[in-house]
Order: sequence, then structure tokens, then C-alpha cells
Amino acid sequence: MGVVNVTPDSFSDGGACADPRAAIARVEQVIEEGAAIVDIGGESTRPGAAAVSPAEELDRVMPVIEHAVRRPVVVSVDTSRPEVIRAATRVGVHMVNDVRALGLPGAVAAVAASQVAVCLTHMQGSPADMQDDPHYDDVVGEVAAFLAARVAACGRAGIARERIAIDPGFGFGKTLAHNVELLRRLDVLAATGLPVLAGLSRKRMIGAITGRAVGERLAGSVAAAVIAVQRGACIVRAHDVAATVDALRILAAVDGGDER
Ligand code: 9MG
Repeated sequence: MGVVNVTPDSFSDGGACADPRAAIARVEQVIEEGAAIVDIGGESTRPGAAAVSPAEELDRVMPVIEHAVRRPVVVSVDTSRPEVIRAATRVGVHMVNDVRALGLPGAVAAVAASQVAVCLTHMQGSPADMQDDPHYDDVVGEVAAFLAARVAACGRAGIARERIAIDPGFGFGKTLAHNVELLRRLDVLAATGLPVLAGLSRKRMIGAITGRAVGERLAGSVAAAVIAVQRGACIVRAHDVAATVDALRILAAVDGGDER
């Protein structure tokens, strides 16, 4: 899954694709580099990011989505808002990637009213406060239980299990120790039988382990992606698509798996 942030304040690319033309060029780049999925988002969820109105979020993402759905790639919209979900599904998006796990009022119903896939991500707190003092007694157990409850809520609304992927939410209300434990034991989430998505690319945990600034986290991010797939992830969300695809092709050749 290649990242396309249509935001002026993304932590990972400094707003390089805030302009829709740049974002559309970025869609073409991630397809060219081998991404199977393109994830298009108009809200930055980094701690302290400025709030964006629904109208502004729609203005940012819709032109990019309308381009992407005509290209040979699975298109995911990275959003939590029901109005954005509805607009994106109307024009043919294939997947909703929600770091709030469809927690906003109306979000479950918006996905249920469509046929699209959804990724449910764990977050403790909200983007504004999630890194203040994250606490768990059993991070893996609590994340797994939260995701199971969200999958059940989707099921009650009529969203078939086959449409759902889950994600431990690396960096979303977690310390470095929590993130490392979740990556080490990703197999616990994979054992649910649901596809697991892992988003580790360029994140603070990669910086904390390597001592590298955000623009220097390629090797660390690729290593983390490989480990995630070895432990059961079947989608990895990445900024550096070409390097990540190469690494996963090597892994697939050795392990006999399939990186897509
Ligand atoms: C949008 N976004 C940023 N980080 C993410 C992550 O780790 N997982 C998912 N599913 N989406 C993310």
C-alpha cells in the first residue's frame, strides 16, 4: 500500500503532495513502483496536526481519488468521516482505511451501505493526545480485544468479515516498547484469520531505534516491513514503495509467499 498524503502538514513528506497535481503525480509514482494499493488521505493524524473541516478534506482527496479509480490499482481512502466515505465510495473507491476504526458516528453505516473493504486500526486516545501517556497492562491483548469488538460492531451492521482488515496502529497511542511488542507478536492478530495491515514506514519508532531523522528512515522502514510480513501482515503501508516491494519480493522468493 503506497501512501499519498494530500495534506500540507504530513510528518513523513512535509506536505509534498498538498497540491492535487502533485498528489496525482504521486499516485502514478506509487503505481509505477509496484504498489498494489494506493492510500489517499487528506487529514494528517500526526500528534498536534491542525484540524481539517469535512469540506476541506473532500476538496483535497476527491480529485485525486477520481483520478486513481481510473488506474489499474486498488484505491483506498484514508479517512474517518462518513461524508468522505460516502463521497469516495460513490466514485468507486475500493477500500476505507480508518485509523479511528469507524468510531465516528455514522462511519459504520457509511461503510455498511457500500460494498467496499475496510481496515480497522487501533488507536488509544485521539491524534491530539494519543502520545501524552499511553498505558496498557497487556498491549497485545488489549489491541486484539479492541479490534475484535470493532469487527463485531461491523458484523452487526452487516459488513461481512471478508471485507475487513485489522491493524494494530503502530504509533497511535503507543510507546516504543508497545510498538516493538506489537511487531514482535503480530502473529497474534494474524491468528484471527483476518488480513493484517502494518503501517511502520518512517514512523517515530523507526527513528527512536535507529537515531535517524524522518527523511533517513528508509532502511529501518524496509526492515520493519519485512519483519511485519514474516509475522503475518499481508498489507504494508509504505512511503518508499520501490524499496519495500523489492524487499518483499526477496522475502517471497525465499519463503515461497506472495508479497501482494
Ligand atoms: C493513515 N495511516 C497512518 N498510519 C497508519 C497506519 O499505521 N495504519 C493505517 N491503516 N493507516 C495509517
